[in-house]
Amino acid sequence: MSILIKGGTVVTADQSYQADVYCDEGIIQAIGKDLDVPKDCQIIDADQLLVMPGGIDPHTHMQLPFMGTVASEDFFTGTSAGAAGGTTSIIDFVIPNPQQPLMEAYNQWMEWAEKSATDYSFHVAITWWDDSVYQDMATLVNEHGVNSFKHFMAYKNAIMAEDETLVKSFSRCLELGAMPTVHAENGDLVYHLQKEILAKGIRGPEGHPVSRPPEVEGEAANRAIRIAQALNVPIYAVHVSCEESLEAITRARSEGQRVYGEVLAGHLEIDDSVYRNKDFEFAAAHVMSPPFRPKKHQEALWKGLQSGNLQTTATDHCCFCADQKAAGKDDFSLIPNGTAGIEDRLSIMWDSGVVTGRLTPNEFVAVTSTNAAKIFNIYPQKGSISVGADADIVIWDANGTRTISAKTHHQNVDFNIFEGRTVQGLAVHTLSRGNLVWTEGELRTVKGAGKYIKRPAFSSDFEAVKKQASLHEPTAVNRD
Ligand code: URQ
Ligand code: ZN
Ligand code: ZN
Repeated sequence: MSILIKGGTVVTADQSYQADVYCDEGIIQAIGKDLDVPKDCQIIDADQLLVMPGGIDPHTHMQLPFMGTVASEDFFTGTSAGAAGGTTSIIDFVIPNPQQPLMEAYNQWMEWAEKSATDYSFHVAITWWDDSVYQDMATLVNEHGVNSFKHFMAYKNAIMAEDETLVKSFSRCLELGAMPTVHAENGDLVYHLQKEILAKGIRGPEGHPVSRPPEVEGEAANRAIRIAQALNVPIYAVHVSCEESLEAITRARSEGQRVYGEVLAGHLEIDDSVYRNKDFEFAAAHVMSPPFRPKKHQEALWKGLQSGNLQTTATDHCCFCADQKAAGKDDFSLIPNGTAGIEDRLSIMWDSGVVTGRLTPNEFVAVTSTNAAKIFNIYPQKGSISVGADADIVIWDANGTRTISAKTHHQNVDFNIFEGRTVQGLAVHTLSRGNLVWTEGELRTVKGAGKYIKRPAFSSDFEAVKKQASLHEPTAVNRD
């Protein structure tokens, strides 16, 4: 079925203009005015609406086995909830257990993700090291389109990567043309502080942020950045939550080091007062790592986005319901870490970013879609409105409002960290590869319709760059 999006304003990361967009066979076929389209083409009236690249969430954990339980959101319900909010692609995480072969874990996650409603890709975590890991990284890059490897510097005695593993894996990433990414918290410090705080009898969720203060994140971020600098490899810091890690990124970038930073919609908008709420369920529902921070960090993070020192937004969508969070009723270190957000990221970023004047609509597109596509090497297939790109499109009502609630959201979790907030900016229609998956409040997602996105390795030699460039012929926009 071909679709003509008529009368809208196309908004990309670099320009805004009036044009119709014609999609067929999952691809954007033409952009312009008075387009010649088939008679049976479906027409979407986009008058007064914005036509933007569908959101890309580069950080989700659907149905993640973690801390003795499994995240409540699966790949179908999670990608469907994303579609309802205008997100059309996710980059999730394969997280092998220590000693588990990477390819075994990769195949397991690929099986779980087959039910996805929209497109998906995977970062692969390096949670241990031996020659097989070294070899499997090459297999993943060269045969499976993985171009990024995650390193948890936190979660000691579980999935934490020690410095030796960071050095070996970052070096391997450089050899393969892959991007190392890090969850930057010093896991040994967290472990020590958790024990210290519990021994003092502080066992409720209020202990969680005290065990992971900003300096614990700042130290790890700087350490990872310095290791990357010494090895001359780029690096991407996930969920940057505080001034201390932003400072490390900003310093490195100002010296020309290739460092990228991601910020979560939650960390931009929610502060650490949530952990002092007397209701255990409410406070525990906000337990994630790094924790929500004191208010001063939020303004710093917004400035990081506005200055270009942070390039992407994500959600770290990792859902646990109240009965799962209760595992930590008497010991906050046992509360499964994670919160939701995939359905609300774009509305939060529009309401707090564009409506307030912090971001232009073009910058909104950059930080919710295009920058992630460029950093992870899937632009312009994803993250663009251009002829030849996948027809992943959100048709956006810049003035519409909605009130966020767990009672009405499509996320498979019983809590919403943005509960009760009325936001301006919402998805009216969402297209995934040219199929309407969300339209005027109705989900039309199909289980298994999502496709795996291969992300090519980055290349340094010019011949390979020329070859890669030929894959993405510049696309003409036939606007008269
Ligand atoms: O650390 C992560 O990114 C995963 C395990 C989700 N949980 C969290 O608290 N961020
Ligand atoms: Zn993390
Ligand atoms: Zn995560």
